Amino acid sequence: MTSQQSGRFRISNDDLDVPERLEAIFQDEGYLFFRGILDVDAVLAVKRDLINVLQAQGVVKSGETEPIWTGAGMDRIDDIALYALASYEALSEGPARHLAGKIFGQPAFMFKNPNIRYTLPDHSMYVTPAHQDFFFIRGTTSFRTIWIPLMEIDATVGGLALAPGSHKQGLREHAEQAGIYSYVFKGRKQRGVRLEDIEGDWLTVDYRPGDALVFHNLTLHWGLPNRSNRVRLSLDTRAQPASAPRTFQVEKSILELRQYRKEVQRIVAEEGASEAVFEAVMIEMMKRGLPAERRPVTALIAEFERQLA
Ligand SMILES: O=C(O)CCC(=O)C(=O)O
Repeated sequence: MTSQQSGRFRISNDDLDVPERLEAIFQDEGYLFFRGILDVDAVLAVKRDLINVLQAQGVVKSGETEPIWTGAGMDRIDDIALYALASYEALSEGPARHLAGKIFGQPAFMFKNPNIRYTLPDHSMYVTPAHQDFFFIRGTTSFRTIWIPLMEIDATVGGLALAPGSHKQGLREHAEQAGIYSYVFKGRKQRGVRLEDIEGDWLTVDYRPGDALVFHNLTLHWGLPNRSNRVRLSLDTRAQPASAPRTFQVEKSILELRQYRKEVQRIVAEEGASEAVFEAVMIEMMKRGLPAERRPVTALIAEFERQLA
């Protein structure tokens, strides 16, 4: 993984019905990992649907039940067809919401923008660098991320690794990571924390369909490289207690957020501001729920240009 020592997640299934115990582990370690906790049929329905679409797009091999990569690049994937599927939303709104409710000890609200991940083998420019979700989702501190493997994910396929206890150190500085791009928000240069700057162990596990990894919004985590012949399929969705206030961002789908980002980007470019200012403006706009219009954008540009000067 890295030069740092790595280990396996603690499994919290036995504590599922003891909310105080779950909460104590979560607050201490910054994560909860559950084996086979989600309805496997619901998980495998998403896998099957994603594979069908990716087969039609020539990205994974036809006639296989596993997502065996054909060698086609990211540019071949039209994710509108993936985000049109009902099964991933059903997984988030059904089994994932149920799990979140148990963890919160009260009904959960699921963010309307689960991410569908399709990590291609040996595509280091699209790996997810180490980061904290709170860096990208401000305005609420009550959310937790649920990362869901949609297939068997062993060390060769990669998966998610996290730094236990890292949530206790507050929000870290996130810098642009050279040559790494988002495919969820196409063209966005990824920001994160360099692995060399993170102390302590990394934990991961060999994931199976039905497993769920729940982590704190300040827990540092990253996507391990995929060195297999398969496309790594996973879903990440976010939950907060239903009673907690909802920000603009949590109510929007990925496609709506993408459109919003495009609009803001267009205005920022017309105003001649830098990319660094644009990214800062974006996060603040979503946090405050401002419309993608010139007046709020120019006001924020002025604010950030002063700060970055
Ligand atoms: O699966 C990945 O590559 C990244 C997932 C992630 O960063 C998240 O769930 O917040």
